[in-house]
Amino acid sequence: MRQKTFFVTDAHLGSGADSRQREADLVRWLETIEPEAKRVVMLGDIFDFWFTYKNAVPRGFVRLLGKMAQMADSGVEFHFFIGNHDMWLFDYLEKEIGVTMHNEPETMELEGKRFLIGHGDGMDAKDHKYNFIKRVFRCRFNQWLFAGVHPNIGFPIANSWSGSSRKKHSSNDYGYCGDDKEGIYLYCKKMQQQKLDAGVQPYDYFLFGHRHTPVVRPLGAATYINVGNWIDHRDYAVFDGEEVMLTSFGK
Ligand SMILES: [Mn+2]
Repeated sequence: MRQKTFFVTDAHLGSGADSRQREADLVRWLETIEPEAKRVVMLGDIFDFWFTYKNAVPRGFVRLLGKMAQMADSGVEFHFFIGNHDMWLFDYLEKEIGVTMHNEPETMELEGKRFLIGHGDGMDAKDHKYNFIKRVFRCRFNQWLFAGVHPNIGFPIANSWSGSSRKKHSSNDYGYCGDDKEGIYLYCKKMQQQKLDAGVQPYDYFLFGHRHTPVVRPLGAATYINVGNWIDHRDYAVFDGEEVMLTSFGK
């Protein structure tokens, strides 16, 4: 019976010597969950860098894309929340595979439970530098400019940005820094307060990625979950219609 929702994040495919292995494991994981999967939610940074040109797409990742396409064709619902590394997927996955794309955190009602789901970048209001870069990268005009640069030039530049952004946030300094300091957690807390103040149904679950560290924390009566990563872990979360459990593939 297909009734479960699976969440996965931050595979950064295309970076590192073991990228093909990570992709293979992702495909193997999809095969394993397929009989039970009603939907698969990707929380962003699945690709370390992507740019969809009008008439061309980056090479690679065909096994993952093929597996997603086959599952989508057989009725599995796919959602993708763009990350800071793969924000330039545009409509590629939507048009080719039928994935529902999300550019911002969104409220989703799943089997009667209320979720707030997103990638998690740009949530530290104090991080002006990052928020500025995000605006630059999300600007349609700048995207149009980049699209005009030949990929043989554009991709090496973009890959070096991507590499330096990853180095700045190595998995090691991505540990959970506490309920009072973690920007994503604080954002979720604020969003929950808005629901409570408005007297509407509060969130049951908050699911994010970006931090590369798997975390489960209570947030009032709700639960905050950071799904972790698919780089040095094979973390994923599964919602069976009642509860969300954070685990890892092969455990
Ligand atoms: Mn990220």
